Amino acid sequence: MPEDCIFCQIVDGEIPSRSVYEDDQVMAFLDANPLAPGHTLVIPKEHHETLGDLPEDAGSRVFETLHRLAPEIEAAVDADASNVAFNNGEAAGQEVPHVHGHVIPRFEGDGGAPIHAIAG
Ligand code: D5M
Repeated sequence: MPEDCIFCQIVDGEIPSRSVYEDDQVMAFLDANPLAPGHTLVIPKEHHETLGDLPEDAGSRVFETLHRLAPEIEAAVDADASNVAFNNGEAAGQEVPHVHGHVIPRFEGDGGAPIHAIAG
């Protein structure tokens, strides 16, 4: 793992995070710059930069976790829906080069456009 990877440091417990879920392969924690209450990131524990670098089984586990957590997060913050999205590569707005899926709760009439916001 690159020593300066923030998300690897979260996996190793060197940087604190507000944990939402963890198992042997995946972690989920609250985004430090939330676009909505409950904005959560889901990452593979192993360092991979983009979806294209991610082995299929790790990708499946990340997706399974997003699939399970998105409705739970929506319910936890009383949201009406959520955006589930990846910025995949620097030119697409990915700022942290360790694969992560965003779950961004959405509320009727919130007027936001988080997909554009997270793409920078
Ligand atoms: O999104 C990267 C996201 O990572 C951005 O929404 C902020 C978040 N972030 C950055 N550092 C931290 C820490 N330390 N804890 C939690 N969340 C963090 P991207 O898709 O790469 O633009």
